[in-house]
Amino acid sequence: MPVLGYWSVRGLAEPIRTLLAHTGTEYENKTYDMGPAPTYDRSQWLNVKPTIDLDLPNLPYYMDGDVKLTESSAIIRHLGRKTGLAGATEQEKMRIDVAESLCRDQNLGFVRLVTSPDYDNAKPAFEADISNQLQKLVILLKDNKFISGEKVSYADFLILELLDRYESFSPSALAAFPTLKALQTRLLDLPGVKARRDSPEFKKISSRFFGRMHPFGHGEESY
Ligand SMILES: N[C@@H](CCC(=O)N[C@@H](CS)C(=O)NCC(=O)O)C(=O)O
Repeated sequence: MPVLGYWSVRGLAEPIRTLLAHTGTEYENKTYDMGPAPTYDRSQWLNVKPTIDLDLPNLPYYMDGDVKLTESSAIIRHLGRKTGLAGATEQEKMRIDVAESLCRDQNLGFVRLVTSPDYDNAKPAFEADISNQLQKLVILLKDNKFISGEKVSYADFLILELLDRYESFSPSALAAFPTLKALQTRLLDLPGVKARRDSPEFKKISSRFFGRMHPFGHGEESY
């Protein structure tokens, strides 16, 4: 059975888990727990890291027979191609590439914020820029059903995670963006995605967008 390894948080792995759930792929969701403050002990993973059969050991990793992959974007692209969720036409593929790139930039913005040594002072500027960032997704989506067009693709799962993050950070973030809210609802209504969201495994980590040492998305109440 394939194995997906990651911290017991959403982070870089949740879009991959969502794709696996949507495609009904059986897999072992191998999670590593980080210890509590003040040390946030990472030994559960660090003890395994030197011995694991990966060229570039890291989290997330994905192993399925000869496939031994790290790098979250390589994993989701591989699974997208394998499951027919990577676009069929050049138009669809280009839209997926643009969406993936926008998500990468916006996720980086989040990471910069939560790792900022001056989080409280960095927060207002980040908050004020959310609308500009979301507007880019609106422009890309237009009146399409999914980000690549009529068919769901792996990029939609990257977008879903990003939209969830924004809403968790600022509950009214999507209020002025009905097309994005509708996309989020459409994705959450996909049977496999719904099943994942209703699962005890997901509920345990639903507020853990980042590691537990961060000032936002640490999900501390769920540990
Ligand atoms: N570029 C890598 C980044 C991976 C990464 O930074 N993983 C973090 C968690 S988000 C980690 O703790 N890795 C374990 C390690 O460094 O040993 C990817 O996209 O997968």
